[in-house]
Amino acid sequence: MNDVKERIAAQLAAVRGRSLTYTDAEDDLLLRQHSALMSPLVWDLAHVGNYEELWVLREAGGITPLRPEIDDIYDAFKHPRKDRPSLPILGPGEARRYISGVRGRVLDVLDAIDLEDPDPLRRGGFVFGLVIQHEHQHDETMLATLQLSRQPGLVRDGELPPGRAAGPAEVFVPAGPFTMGTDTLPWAYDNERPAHRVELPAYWIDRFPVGNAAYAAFIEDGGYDDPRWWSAEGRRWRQESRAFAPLFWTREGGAWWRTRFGRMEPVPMDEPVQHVCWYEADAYARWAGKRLPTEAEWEKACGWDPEAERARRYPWGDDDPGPGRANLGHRAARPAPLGAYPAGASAYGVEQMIGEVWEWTDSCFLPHPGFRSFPYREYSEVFFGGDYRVLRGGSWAADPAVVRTTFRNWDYPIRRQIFSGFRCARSASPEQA
Ligand code: AVJ
Ligand code: FE
Repeated sequence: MNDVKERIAAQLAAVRGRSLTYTDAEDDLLLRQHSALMSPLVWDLAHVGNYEELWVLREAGGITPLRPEIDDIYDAFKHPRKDRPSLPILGPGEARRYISGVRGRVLDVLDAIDLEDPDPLRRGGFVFGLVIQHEHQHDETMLATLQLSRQPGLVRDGELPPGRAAGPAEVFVPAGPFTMGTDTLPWAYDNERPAHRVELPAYWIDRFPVGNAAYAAFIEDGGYDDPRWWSAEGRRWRQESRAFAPLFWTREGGAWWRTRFGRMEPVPMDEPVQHVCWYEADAYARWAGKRLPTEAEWEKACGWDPEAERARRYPWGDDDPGPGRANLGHRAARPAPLGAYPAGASAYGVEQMIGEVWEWTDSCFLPHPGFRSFPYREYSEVFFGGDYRVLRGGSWAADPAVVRTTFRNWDYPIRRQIFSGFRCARSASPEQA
């Protein structure tokens, strides 16, 4: 096998190891639905195998279906998450056997495939990138499910670099054009394409994600009850949810506590806030006299190199993320403190844009101009419109394979079981611009 194929094989092995770790638990825990928002863990496990069967074996490899009778059960569009427990899903043992049977044949297809094949699914091994990224995204979803399960001891934790109190709180981004999206990143999804010029007026963006200390100040200032800060829909969400703080926070003995993977701990005030929905992020920004960045503002501050006049793959350049640049890949089960990654700063000096938390932006999920659906409409196209808001960056639970300056995530504005936070921005005044 050549280098590209070896790299793909290593990434396939790594992501499967990850999925098996998250499902190394009692059958009951895997079959149970911990929240109506989530699938039973064993559904995710067999779904990633079924996706691999559909895309690598059937579409790219031309192999006869192994288990066509289960396609329906694992079709995310046929059955919303809340209905998945009532499906005749494979049990944990059967699911593990099925996905490992699929995987064996996937490696045969990898061995045989011509990476120069003009077919866009096979070319450069795109289809393997598709399934590797898909499985990592489901692994992150499984972590969110495990967090909701409140079971202690299932999720690995680890060490992270210390934070640092550093310099100015905001960074100035001068007016001017930049290139948004990509034509060249090999595993980029259809929704990141094509590359196109965007002209932005000057703005300020927070150097760090909003931290727990600042967010607690918003709560303690009565922010949740003050209608001035909330949109009409946000006020409705507040009334219905009766939210008073980020998900998993409680107030005890005059201090903030949170449950993290089944354990109670004081809220670390120097970490980025996570488990907030779009409405909370939007309200905080108004309270702070700012607003959420648009997706274009976020991407320019993250990836544009104004001197070289080109977009970078990561904030710091094109080199792979290492442990000194970003908190990715579930190194620890939490975001790192603010200021922990000076070496991960963008060309403009904005920090921790990748890793830590998915960052809500002001933008709805819409196609880039010139968008073409590939390889299927249900990956991105069916979600375009006003219902979803875009999140950028990638959380501590996102794998480097699913992280780049152009990557777009999206969710409903009410969602907060995901590892979501935000940073703020504001338009520059005419004198500043
Ligand atoms: C891009 C994270 C919104 O989890 O719904 C998984 C990714 N697409 N299976 C999701 C996805 C198909 C998707 N998000
Ligand atoms: Fe999926």
